[in-house]
Amino acid sequence: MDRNLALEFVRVTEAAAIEANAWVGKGDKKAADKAATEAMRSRFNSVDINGTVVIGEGERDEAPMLYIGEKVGSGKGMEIDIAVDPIEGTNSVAFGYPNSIAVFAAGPRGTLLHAPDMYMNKIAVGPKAANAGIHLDKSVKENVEAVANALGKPASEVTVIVLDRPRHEQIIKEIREAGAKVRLISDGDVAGAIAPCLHDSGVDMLMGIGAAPEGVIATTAVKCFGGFFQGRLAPKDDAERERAKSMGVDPDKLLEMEDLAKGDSLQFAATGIVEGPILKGVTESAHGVQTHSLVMRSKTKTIRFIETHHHVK
Ligand code: VTB
Repeated sequence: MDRNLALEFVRVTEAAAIEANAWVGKGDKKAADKAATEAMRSRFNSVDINGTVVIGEGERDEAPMLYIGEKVGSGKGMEIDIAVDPIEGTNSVAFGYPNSIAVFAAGPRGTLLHAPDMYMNKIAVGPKAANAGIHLDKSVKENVEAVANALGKPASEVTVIVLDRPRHEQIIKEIREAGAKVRLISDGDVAGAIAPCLHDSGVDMLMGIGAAPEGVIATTAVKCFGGFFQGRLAPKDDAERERAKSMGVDPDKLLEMEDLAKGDSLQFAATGIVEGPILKGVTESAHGVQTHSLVMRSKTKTIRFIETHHHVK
């Protein structure tokens, strides 16, 4: 994909983050999401792409904007698929918890899995542990030890990031029994999956169940870093199993990175809304508003952190 698009893409997530920021702590998830979605949608229109939303705000009848199948961009450029999450961590924005980003991933038509909106069991590590034999089907202890070996430190110094949910009670127990540390987050496992790729995040591995569509977005970023991600759908009943099948995704299949986000022409852009393990949030600056973003292309694996001072009159 065209490298000149990187700056265009970051404008899209910056706009969403700035709009979402106005809603931090106001207790209104819907209004926050609407503001960020509208900003993302309108910014996309000035980018020269012929984009189709494959992961978005919902089906056409339930989402007015950035719905699945919607065309975005000026229509002039190449045909690409887009996976968006105008606010990944809506709770964080609404209630002022840490860790929320505006994010999207893109790839040539057909490269991003059309993941059904249901749970996914996930595991992710950074580049240093990418070939350590981490596997979703291994025990927690085996995975913790493999990461510890790859990083050259004892299991007691390994930190695993996990969404703070009752469904993770067992896995949290096992991580601690393996001697490792658990870092709980209220929301935002996209940033959680990317964190092990950053050497200064203090996080070595992500484990646990989050939403499947975000697994595709996270994989795109993890690939750009040369990290590792595996997922498997975790349908909660037979109806969800059937829905997964009807969307062409085997609910029992182990999904490797190539299944989730294919090839090496992927792009990723994210801007922090509320500070988390990978990005600072939107802050005021003398110039107006300051944003922190991460933009990457999988082809070159160039990682760009962009600090932008937006002039607000
Ligand atoms: C959220 C959110 C995550 O999954 O937890 C959601 O914070 C689903 O889990 O970042 P719950 O139903 O328990 O809230 C994510 O959106 C993405 O995987």
